[in-house]
Amino acid sequence: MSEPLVLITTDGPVRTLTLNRPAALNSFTGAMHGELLPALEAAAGDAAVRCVVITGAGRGFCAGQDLNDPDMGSADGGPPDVGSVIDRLYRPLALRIRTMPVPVIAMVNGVAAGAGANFALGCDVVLAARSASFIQAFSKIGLIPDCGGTWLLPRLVGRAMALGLAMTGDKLPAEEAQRIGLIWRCVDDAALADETRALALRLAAMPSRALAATRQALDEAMPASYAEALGIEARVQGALGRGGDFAEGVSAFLNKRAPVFRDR
Ligand code: T3D
Repeated sequence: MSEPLVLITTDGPVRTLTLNRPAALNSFTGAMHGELLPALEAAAGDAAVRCVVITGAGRGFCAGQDLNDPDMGSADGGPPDVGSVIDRLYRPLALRIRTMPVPVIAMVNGVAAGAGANFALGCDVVLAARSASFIQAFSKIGLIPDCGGTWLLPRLVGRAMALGLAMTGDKLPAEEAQRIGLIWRCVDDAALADETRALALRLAAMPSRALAATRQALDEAMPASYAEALGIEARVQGALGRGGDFAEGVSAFLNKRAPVFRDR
C-alpha cells in the first residue's frame, strides 16, 4: 500500500496534518489535495478537536503546486487550465482554512514556496523554524500569487513589501518574515515542535468559538469603515454573549477557578 499523502495524528485536543511528499518538498498534487481537504473537514466536524496544526514531512513545508503533476494539464492536451486548478483545488482549501471552527497553526519546518507559502500564511498563526523561508515563487514561472496571496500579502505587510516579495520572488528567511510581520514568530529549529505543541494546547484550552469569531471579525472588518467594524463587533459579540463559553468564562473568573470551555 502507498503511504498517505497527508499524515493525520491526534494528541489530545490537537489534530496534526502533515503533508507527506518529502521527496518533492511536499508540493501539492491533485491526489494530495484529495486527502488534505477531507482531513480538514474531518477535523472541523470532530468536536474533540480544538486546534489544528499543519506541517510538512522532511526538510520542506510545501513547495506549492507540483509542477510535474499530470492533474495540471488540460483534458485535451492543450495548455494547462490553471484557472480551473485554482477554482477546483486551491480556492476550497484556502476557504476551508479560513472558516475552521478552531484555530489553525502552520508549523513551517522548512521552505514554503508558491501556493505552499500562501497556504501557510492563510493559517491563523504561523510558527516557523529559523532555517525556514518563504518564497512567492509565482513570478518566476509567469504567474501571480494565488492561494489567497493577493489578498493576504498586502494586508500582512503592506503594498510595498507585498509587491516587492511577489515581483522578485526572492527567498525571505523566517527571521525577516517575523520582523516584517508576515508571520507570528520564528524559533530555533530544535524548539519548533515543542513550541508549537505548547501553543496548540494553550489555544485548545481557550474558547474555540470566540477564537474562530475573532478571525472572522478581523477579516470582515478589514475592508469595512470604522463605524461598520463597530457594527460587526456588536453582532459577533452579541452571538458570543449568548453562548456557554461566555457564561463559563465569567463564572470561572468570579469563582476564582480555571474555566472549561466547550462551545465550538
Ligand atoms: O496549476 C497550477 O500551477 C496552479 C497553481 C499554482 C500554484 C503554485 O504554487 S505556482 C509555484 C510552484 N512552485 C514553485 O515554483 C517552486 C519550485 N521549487 C523551487 O523553486 C525550489 O524547489 C525551492 C526554492 C522551493 C527549494 O529549493 P531547494 O534547492 O531547496 O530544493 P530543490 O532541489 O529545488 O527541490 C528538491 C526536490 O523537490 C527536487 O526534486 P529532485 O530533483 O530531487 O528529484 C525538485 O524538483 C522537487 N520540487 C521542488 N519544488 C517542486 C518540486 N517538484 C515539483 N513541483 C515543485 N513545485
